[in-house]
Amino acid sequence: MSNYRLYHSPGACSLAAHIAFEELGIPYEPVRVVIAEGQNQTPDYLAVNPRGRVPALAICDQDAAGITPKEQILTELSAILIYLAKTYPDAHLLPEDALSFARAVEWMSWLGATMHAAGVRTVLRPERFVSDPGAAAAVKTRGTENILVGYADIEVRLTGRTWALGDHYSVVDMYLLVFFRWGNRVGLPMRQKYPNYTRMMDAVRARPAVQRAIAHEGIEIE
Ligand SMILES: N[C@@H](CCC(=O)N[C@@H](CS)C(=O)NCC(=O)O)C(=O)O
Repeated sequence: MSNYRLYHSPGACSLAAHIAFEELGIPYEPVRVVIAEGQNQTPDYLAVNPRGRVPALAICDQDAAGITPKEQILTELSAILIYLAKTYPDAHLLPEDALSFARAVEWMSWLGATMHAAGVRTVLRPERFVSDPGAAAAVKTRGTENILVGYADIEVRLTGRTWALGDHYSVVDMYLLVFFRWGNRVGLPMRQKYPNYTRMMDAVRARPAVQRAIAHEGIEIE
C-alpha cells in the first residue's frame, strides 16, 4: 500500500503535483476526479476536500508502532509541492537557501493567486464572477487582457534562464507547464508569442517523468 493518494483531474493544476510524484519515483495512487463530469462535487470527493477542488493529497502515515494508519488531507497545489520537495530533499525539487526558496514561493503564490484564481479562471469560467449572465463576455474579455500581461511577465522573467529558478529544475517549472497548456487552451499562440517560455517548457516536456504524467492524464499540451 502506498502512503499517498493524489486526487487530480486531467489537465487541471493538479498536473504539477502529478509530475512531482513521477519525478520522485515514489509509490502513490493517482485518483482521477474528472471536473468536467462534476466528480469534484460528489459527496465522496467533498468528504476528501470540502472545497471541491483538486489537487488534494491524502497522506497516510503510520503511528510510531507502525500499526494504526492515520490519514491527513493536504490541499492547495503550492502546499503539496512544497511538502513533497521538503519530504524528499534528495530530489532537489526546491532550493535550500532562504532567498531561492522564497523565490520559488514568490512564483507559486503569483501563479496560484494572480494567474490562476484572478486570471485564467476569469477566461475559462467568467460566469463565476458575475451574477448577470450577460456580463460574462465582458469578464472574459477583460480577463484575457489581464492574462496577456501575466504571460508577458513570465516571458520576461524566463529570459536567459535554463529553468525558472536558474540552474536547477524545480516544482516551479512543473507549475509553469500548467499555464503553458492553459494558454494554448484559451487560444493564445504560446509557441509564437513566448519563445523563452516555450523553450523552457519544451525542456520540461522532454523529461520522461513529465511524459508519463501527461500520458496518464491523456491530455495534450498544445
Ligand atoms: N488554490 C487552489 C486552486 C485549486 C483549483 O481551483 N483547482 C481547480 C482545477 S485547476 C478545481 O478544482 N476546479 C474545480 C472547480 O472550480 O469547480 C490550488 O492552488 O490548489
